[in-house]
Amino acid sequence: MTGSVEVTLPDIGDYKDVPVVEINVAVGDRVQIDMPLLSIESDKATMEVPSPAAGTISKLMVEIGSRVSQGALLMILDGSEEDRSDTAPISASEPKKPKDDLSATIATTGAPLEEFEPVERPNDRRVTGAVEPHASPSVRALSRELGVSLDGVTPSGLKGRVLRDDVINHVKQVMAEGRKESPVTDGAAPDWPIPNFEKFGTIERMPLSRIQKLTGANLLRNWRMIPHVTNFDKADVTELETFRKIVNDEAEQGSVKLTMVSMLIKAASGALKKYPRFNSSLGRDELILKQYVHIGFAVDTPNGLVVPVIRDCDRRSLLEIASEMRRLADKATKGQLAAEDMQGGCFSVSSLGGVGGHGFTPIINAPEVAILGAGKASTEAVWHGREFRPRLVLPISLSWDHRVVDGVAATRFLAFIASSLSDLRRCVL
Ligand code: CAO
Repeated sequence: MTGSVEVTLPDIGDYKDVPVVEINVAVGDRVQIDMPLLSIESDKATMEVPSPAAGTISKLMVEIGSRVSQGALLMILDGSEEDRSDTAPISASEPKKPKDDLSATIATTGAPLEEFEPVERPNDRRVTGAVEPHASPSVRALSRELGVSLDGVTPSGLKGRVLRDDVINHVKQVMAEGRKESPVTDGAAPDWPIPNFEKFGTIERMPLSRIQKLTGANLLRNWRMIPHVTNFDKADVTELETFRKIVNDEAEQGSVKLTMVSMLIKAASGALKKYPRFNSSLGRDELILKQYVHIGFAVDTPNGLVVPVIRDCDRRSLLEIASEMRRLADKATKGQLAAEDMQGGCFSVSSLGGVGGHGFTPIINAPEVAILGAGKASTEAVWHGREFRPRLVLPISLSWDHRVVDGVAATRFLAFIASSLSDLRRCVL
């Protein structure tokens, strides 16, 4: 049976003529039993008035600033007696349907209300010296549930009071800003102010290539989302370099050249076989371990950085890897790589050794879990027990995802690569 429910102010002790400081509902709103309808505030405390029944607000008798005492008629709602609260005079109908996810969250925070709660005045200072924002218990409960600090919310209520809608609007604004900054969509675009540089001198504008935009977005996402750690090591590549030169000198004119990068790839494929967690990807609730070894290598092209992938590196000879590398690097330089040439990588190698530098921290190429970097090899005096000997030493680095592997594993993995480069026979073991 349906009927009108008069919502009156319950017993509030000795207080009289207390102002209404917050109204959470408007005519036409559906409410549930115990949902806070409005807040009143004495000189010592704030109290929320819960709905005595479920139903629809049909009339509001008060507005913000109205002064009320026990028994005052606050509003009328149309409800049904079946849904009436034990403590309330009459009742209402079905529960309020949330309009969207945010409303749903808010609906679930709906208020078991409310003891008197001490009101923090703007001049009440806590130990920290900070001024606590002024808000009712249910607004505090809502902000706690949403993880929102009331300090950051712009209040719109009387006397600087933070209202329920202020918290909701704050969350909506933060979410909208988050979407704007999404690394996946706008990664290449800086979100800091871009001044008019012409004011300071002559400039030239150079449009970003498609590859630069895509790479920028991916790098930003990977950098932000993966807990990167980078380890450094050195590999004695004296013998390896001698071997490389001999092979290249013996090679027929026009045949494929053995390169340092191809040897890094071969050494990495051995390490991936020995330490399979490095040959995995992180799924939602699982680690996906791969039975194949496809390795990407960074190529610097006029249009930007690309990472073609060499398949089955564990099953290819060094010369086959070098040949495939040359083919893909040429394609990359001419801008002819197909999408599938860059897919399926398990691990990446990035070498700046042909350019210079002692070492760097490469960014992991998600969904891979690690990447090997190489600097320029140089001759160092290395102690051999009785004397220093000149050795060609290659600086290498490994960036790894700390969610998947740890420092001990990474140190072993990189040390294995270093020892493989010192003695390539290890790769065929
Ligand atoms: N230490 C010392 N010398 C090195 C070396 C190293 N680690 N790596 C290469 N070299 C030497 C080579 O021996 C070669 O000399 P030779 O002609 O006498 O054999 C010369 O430098 C040129 O090497 P290279 O690096 O240009 O060629 P490569 O076949 O070794 O590598 C490729 C090919 C595609 C990896 C390279 O051209 C490239 O694009 N590198 C840049 C990758 C990059 O940008 N990485 C950074 C990503 S993060 O921004």
